[in-house]
Amino acid sequence: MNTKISEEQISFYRENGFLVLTDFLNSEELTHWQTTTQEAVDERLGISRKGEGGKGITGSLTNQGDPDAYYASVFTQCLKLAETHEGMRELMLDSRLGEMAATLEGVDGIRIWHDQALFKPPFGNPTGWHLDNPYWSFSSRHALSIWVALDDATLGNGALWYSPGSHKTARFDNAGIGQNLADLFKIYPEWRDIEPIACPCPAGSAVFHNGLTAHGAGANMTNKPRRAMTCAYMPDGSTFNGVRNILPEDYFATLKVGDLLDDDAVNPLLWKREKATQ
Ligand SMILES: O=C(O)CCC(=O)C(=O)O
Ligand SMILES: [Fe+2]
Repeated sequence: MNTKISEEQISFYRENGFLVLTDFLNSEELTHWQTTTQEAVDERLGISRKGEGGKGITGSLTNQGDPDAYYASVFTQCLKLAETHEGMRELMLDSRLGEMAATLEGVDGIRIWHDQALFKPPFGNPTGWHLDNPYWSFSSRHALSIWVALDDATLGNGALWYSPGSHKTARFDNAGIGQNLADLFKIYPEWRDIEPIACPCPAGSAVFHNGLTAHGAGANMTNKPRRAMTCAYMPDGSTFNGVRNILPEDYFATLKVGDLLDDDAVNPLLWKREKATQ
């Protein structure tokens, strides 16, 4: 895993709100990420179809309840696979990922918000333009995600697109993600003037984006899936904003707006900067 990030890449990320690292996984690591993710997704879909709970994770942590729904064909979305799959837990709890995330955002600690596999199926619908952080249970200008391409992401199968710099002017109100590709631009008409940048990248690449950068992905016009494994990160010290999102019901019931989200079982601390001792 190539976790090195140059000063130039940090500046690009902070200016634009995203960064593509094309030589992130070597071919052996890529094979391991592909097999682990495919296995974890297949297992989750199996649980979901049988309607079983399984370690407190309900079958609802996929979006495949109604396979004919438009959104089910945007991608197969499986959340928190690290909670049901040991191999995925090992991949996600790698502190080097936390350090990369902290370096890009210039924060002292990183917790996992949630991991999520996003498999755009053959002939899958496009991913509408949206922001991530407004969905989550904390509001931070330093939240971010890693998106690891498990297949080559091309202009023809649903590569990511970003509105560069949009993270600087984004607000926290949730525009949602509808069927219309451009609904987000009704809330942010000024972003229509920003020229979107496409990020096709080979399998094994990592793409980082800030939780407030506007992004979407094209349709999959091919007959093969476009698979990605992602993880969303929360700066340590983030507080509850009242939104439940994927918080477990019993934990949610104990929270008041403003409480620290520091439960290591729900949001594991992935990396923390060593304090200089003197
Ligand atoms: O994979 C996609 O199509 C969308 C990815 C995305 O929205 C995300 O990683 O936040
Ligand atoms: Fe997103």
